[in-house]
Amino acid sequence: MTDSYFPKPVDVKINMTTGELDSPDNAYDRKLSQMYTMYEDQEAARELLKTDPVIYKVYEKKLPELPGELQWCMSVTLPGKVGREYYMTKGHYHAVRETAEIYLCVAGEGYMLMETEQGEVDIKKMRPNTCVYVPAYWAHRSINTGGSLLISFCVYPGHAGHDYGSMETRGFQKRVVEIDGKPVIIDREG
Ligand code: PAN
Ligand code: ZN
Repeated sequence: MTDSYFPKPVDVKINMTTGELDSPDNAYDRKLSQMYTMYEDQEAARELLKTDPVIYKVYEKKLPELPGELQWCMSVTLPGKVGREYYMTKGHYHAVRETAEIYLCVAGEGYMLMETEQGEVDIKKMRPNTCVYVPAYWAHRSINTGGSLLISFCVYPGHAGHDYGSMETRGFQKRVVEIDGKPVIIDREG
């Protein structure tokens, strides 16, 4: 520990109905225009781009990017679909691959889709009071299959960082789409 670095305790109020923090260090909206190429139905995506809806929101505390520290945030995915495919986060690996993450779902319903660089896939249901452990080396994406906000409290190592490019290039192997009014997990085509 250097003289210039000494961690200080932090406390923050969370609105569990909206996912908002009373004093986020960073809050951002991810709009469709920033991720539309990830959806299966490009025609539906282009149509929706006319209004460019917000797909998800993140409220973050910015904490020291060090192995012994933790980052945490609230991840809020809105309800909706692009064509038949549910709103989802971009998804990423951690830049430091050997770092895990905990997602505690506090509202809504959906899935956590996970995939390794070796091509192994796993998917876990997200519901209030469900905790999903995303192990080191697994890319992860939340998908909102319900009619309300999907809200999770996320915690991960301080130095994890985010690698979006690898998953943008490769694409997740599975999609979650609505068929006959129900969420169905399908293989990505192409
Ligand atoms: C989460 C995600 C959040 C938004 O906090 O950053 O759900 O998803 P994308 O980062 O994929 O856009 C997390 O997993 N942090 O590591
Ligand atoms: Zn993550």
